[in-house]
Amino acid sequence: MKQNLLLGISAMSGLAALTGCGPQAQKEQTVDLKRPNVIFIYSDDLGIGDLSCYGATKISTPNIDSLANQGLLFTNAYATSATSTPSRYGMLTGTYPWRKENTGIAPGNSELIIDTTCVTLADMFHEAGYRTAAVGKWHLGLGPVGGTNFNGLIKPNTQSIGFDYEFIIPATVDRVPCVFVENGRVAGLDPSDPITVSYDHKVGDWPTGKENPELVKLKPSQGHNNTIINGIPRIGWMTGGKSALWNDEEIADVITAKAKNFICESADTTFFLYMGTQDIHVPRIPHPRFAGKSGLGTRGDVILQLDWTIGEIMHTLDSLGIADNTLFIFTSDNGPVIDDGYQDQAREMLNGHTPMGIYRGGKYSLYEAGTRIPFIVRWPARITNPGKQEGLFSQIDVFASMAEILGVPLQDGVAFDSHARAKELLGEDQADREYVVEQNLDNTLAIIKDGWKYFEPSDKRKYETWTKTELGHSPKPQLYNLKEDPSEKNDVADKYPEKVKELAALLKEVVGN
Ligand code: NG6
Ligand code: CA
Repeated sequence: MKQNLLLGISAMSGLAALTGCGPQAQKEQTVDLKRPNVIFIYSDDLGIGDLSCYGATKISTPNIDSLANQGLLFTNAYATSATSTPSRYGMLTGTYPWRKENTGIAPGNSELIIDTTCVTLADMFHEAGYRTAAVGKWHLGLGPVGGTNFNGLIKPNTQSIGFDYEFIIPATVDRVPCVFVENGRVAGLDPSDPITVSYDHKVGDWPTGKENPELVKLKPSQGHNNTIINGIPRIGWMTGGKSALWNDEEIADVITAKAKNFICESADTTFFLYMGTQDIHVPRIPHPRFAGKSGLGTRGDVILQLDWTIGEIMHTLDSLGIADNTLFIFTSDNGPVIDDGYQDQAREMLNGHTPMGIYRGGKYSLYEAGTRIPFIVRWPARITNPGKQEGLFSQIDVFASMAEILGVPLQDGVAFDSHARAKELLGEDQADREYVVEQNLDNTLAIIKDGWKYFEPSDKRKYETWTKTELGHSPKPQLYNLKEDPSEKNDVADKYPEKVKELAALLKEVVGN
């Protein structure tokens, strides 16, 4: 029998907050446990040690904490990869990015790297009758092979892979073009001032960080010395599109407003919002209302800004009376980094704050801090027993678990690597995933099973010098006992050769599949 629990729950009383949708009336809230609204928010480069709900004491994130207090705080959850593009690819396709070429950090003029024939998480929702949107950081390319033309209708775009609405930052905030794309068109573009973008040579005559370092307001520490936009030297060169350039201080406000609009406009139907915040990626440029407020420099200030964004989304749901039946996932695409290429004093201003928590490595790394990320799930109608989820969990399973919740069968090959683990996602079972695979910047893999972690051997560089990150490479296989040694201090490969063999074989099997 089709389980369809329609519980009439009267809308919460209370006035629409200023942060809500304005004068719109709250609707009578219906809870259908097979059709929650779904919000998935990827923060960027946020560490498991960056939030007070995960134990940070030098910074306070009250909105994210309250999301966690009303839901589940995952302590053993992983992104597939230690950088943005592959993690997002893995989550949205349910397929490991290392199975496909060209899924590394994408330039701002990359083609769309998800094949339009691939059934994505957004397609799944779309076909189930959801209204779907992608808002904020995208970083999976746009347009055809050969690169994006930003001057006409950009196709394929996110609307070619299941999203009804898009308002996106094409790549990252440190990469050109510094413009938003709305439904396939650069927002606010004046056709008489077309955009040119290149990642291999200078285009146009706008100053660059390399040639005019005296013009920058934020100096690079590594790279980031091409076209200067708003006083910030970026990766890549661009010219044109002046009327469309974003203001860095306002990005959080702009994308939060777009996300809220989408929610308000969709409140009468069922929706899936996929949102990527630019926070807390470099350049870390807080709005003046957050600047200087954390006492930890701009890296801390943009954590406050991120927390504000999450609060705005939560208030919007409350104001519409739809929070109860909205499954809200908040997480990060990869682990934290301190100096990621700009002289923003992040290290000097840490003041005892520990973004990596107790974990080794960081963004880019195969050690735990590379991919072990904050992961919070709230769905008041179904998760009635808030607390911690300590089971091993991977973002790769979001896809099949969502399909399981909706009761949508997935055809063979769709979300190939994604396991249906709705019970674990919703905290009804604390079971570990059978294994979790991690990927670092250089495509080296590790696998975790039963508390043991095996690193495949690699002759690649040990250290990423710009960011001071240990990448986790060693010509010999490494083995750590994460249960006893979560900080990966003692490589015990020599002591447990059988374990090494067993996990090497398992990794080989997963990769070979
Ligand atoms: C690196 C950039 C870094 C960041 C990263 C992508 C340099 C020196 N470093 O190449 O600043 O942009 O790419 O980050 O250019 S991610 O979170 O989007 O994967
Ligand atoms: Ca990232």
